[in-house]
Amino acid sequence: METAMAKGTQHYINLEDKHGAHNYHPLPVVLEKGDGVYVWDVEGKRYYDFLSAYSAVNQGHCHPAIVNAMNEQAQTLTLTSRAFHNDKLGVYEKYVTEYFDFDKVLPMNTGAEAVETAIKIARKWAYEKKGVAEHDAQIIVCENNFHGRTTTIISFSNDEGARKNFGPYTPGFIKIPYDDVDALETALQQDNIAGFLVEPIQGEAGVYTPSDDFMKKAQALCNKHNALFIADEIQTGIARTGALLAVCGKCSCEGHCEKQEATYAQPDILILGKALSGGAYPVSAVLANDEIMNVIKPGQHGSTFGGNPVAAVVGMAALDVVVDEKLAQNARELGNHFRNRINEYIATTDTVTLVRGRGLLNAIVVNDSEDSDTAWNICIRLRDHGLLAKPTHGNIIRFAPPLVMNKEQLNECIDIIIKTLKEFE
Ligand code: IF1
Repeated sequence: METAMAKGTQHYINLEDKHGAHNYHPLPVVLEKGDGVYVWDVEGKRYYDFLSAYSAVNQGHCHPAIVNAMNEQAQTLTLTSRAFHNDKLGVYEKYVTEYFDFDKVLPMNTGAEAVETAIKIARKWAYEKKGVAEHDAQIIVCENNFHGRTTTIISFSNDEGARKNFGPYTPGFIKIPYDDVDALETALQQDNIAGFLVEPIQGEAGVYTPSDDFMKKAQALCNKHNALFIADEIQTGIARTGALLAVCGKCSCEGHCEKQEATYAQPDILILGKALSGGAYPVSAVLANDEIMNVIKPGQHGSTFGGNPVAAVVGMAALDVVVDEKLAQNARELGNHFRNRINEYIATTDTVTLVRGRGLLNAIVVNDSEDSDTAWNICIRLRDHGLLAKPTHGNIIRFAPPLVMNKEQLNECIDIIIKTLKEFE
């Protein structure tokens, strides 16, 4: 199955194998360069990137506007800590809150930190605003969620690998099935619920897309029961699904993306990461309005790097690109085209069962069992044909290219994918 690899590739894989913790099982390819929708390996072979660093590189690899902003700031001032003000943070905070239409932002670095931050804000709000008895607040989460790797977050995961032998687990979470409005309503009957934490599309679960009205109904139920609607848009946000946010349908590309008011919602707490920096730098954020965010007072939360001036300018540059290059519109149009063409192929074969997703966050389900290695083998062959993707399960492959792709490139990619799948018929 494995093609012979020249010394270069194996050399770097061996280094990682010997000196790095074995907490990943990467596809055997060693990348050294990226530009837009392409990456190059150490042998000089070029690939289309269909993972985009798990949707962090929506703006394309090494986007010049983002890299220039980062370089310029890196040569001027990198870090002050929040013990002092810096001249970029406030500018960024104004920019990002106006962009997403919230009163306030709390800047962090990684996605998991931002989820932790949202959990802390929601609990504090429950005690201080809703009147929940101390230590009694519960947060509703969904089965098969993925929100990060901290001890608290993996406490409410049901992925064995992510969770087992990392206990004792943090209490305070109630799990319901995804896309189940009735289960949500039942859970919300308790008067100690701080909020409902949810991914608008479950990425790791295999790009599992809920019913069109699930988010809207969930928001209405949270409203009715005075619980916070907390959207983890770390993977789905920043134009990935064909709108600025998957949950609210808002789009910054001047009316090209019509709002779908009936099916979208506005969260009480919005969590962003990944593409907030275009993959250039770890930048995450939690956004909320004053009545929620103001429960956090000086000394109660923070981070050495959160809100640093490099992150601030990188965040603004990355969000500018989304508007300037109409990435939401492009993701929507190309996503429809992708699913149409894959569906045409599916009609002719038994190899692939279905394609699902929204915008350019899609997955195909291969006709094999969940614990098979078919998806992995297909990804190895896709690599040989010049396209990099990663299985999410034994039989599911996620396809999420940078949003700066054009239609001609996408057609070439679909040709590669179909040609490869045909080899498995
Ligand atoms: C890994 C998945 C993607 C996320 C959502 C929070 C975080 C993530 C919805 C945490 C991170 C990444 C992390 C990466 C694998 C990956 C992933 F397959 F596991 F589900 F993207 F699809 N909320 N997702 O998707 O953000 O702390 O990593 O910055 O191996 O952990 P982070």
